[in-house]
Amino acid sequence: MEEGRWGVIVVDVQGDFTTCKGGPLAVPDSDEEYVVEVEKATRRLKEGGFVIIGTQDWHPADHVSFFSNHQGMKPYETISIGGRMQTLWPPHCIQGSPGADIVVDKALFDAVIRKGLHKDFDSYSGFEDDRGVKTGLDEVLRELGVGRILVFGIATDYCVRATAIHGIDYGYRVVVVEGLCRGVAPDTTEAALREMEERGVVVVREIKNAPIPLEVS
Ligand code: VGL
Ligand code: ZN
Repeated sequence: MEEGRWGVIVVDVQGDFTTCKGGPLAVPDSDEEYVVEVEKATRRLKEGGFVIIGTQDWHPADHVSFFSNHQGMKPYETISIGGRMQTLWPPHCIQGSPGADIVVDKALFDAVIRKGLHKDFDSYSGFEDDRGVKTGLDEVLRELGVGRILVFGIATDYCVRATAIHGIDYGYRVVVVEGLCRGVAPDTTEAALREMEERGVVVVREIKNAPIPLEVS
């Protein structure tokens, strides 16, 4: 499979995660300029023949990851649920809300994969949720003959990290473009980049440094 076509996974570039839309979980430096840069890069890759897939965090209002659904808890605290550690976030990406919208041109996507739909399970990974139920991303990539993926988006230390590592586990060749990612916090972002590399992900600063068959400046 590693010899298949190239695909791109644009992870969770949604209003609630960006400063340009004033999102409740806006990650640092996710301004208009960032979104435009992601959109430009994605368009370029699409024109270069890459399959483009978006992931979309898509939670019900009573989702387990929202601090407000746990009495006495505050945002960014962690609790143990069902033997798993769950970070508690401000409510975000509620199904059908404006903030859940993907903020790059959706016409660029061959498919959008939604995740985190079950109220009791989070899903940082675009491939499967915390109970191991698949989202359909792997099937879509296989159907399209994709064996190598370029991954970027939000957040480096959560959904990009989980998606890239699962990409390796599922047998893909995975390249993460660091400059097109934004993280929640510097220390966890740095740790995530190192962990991804340890797991076999190729981390590059810009697309032009990526080992891909395309002239992109
Ligand atoms: C994400 C926190 C909560 C992400 C999603 O897209 O990285 N982070 N839900
Ligand atoms: Zn979420």
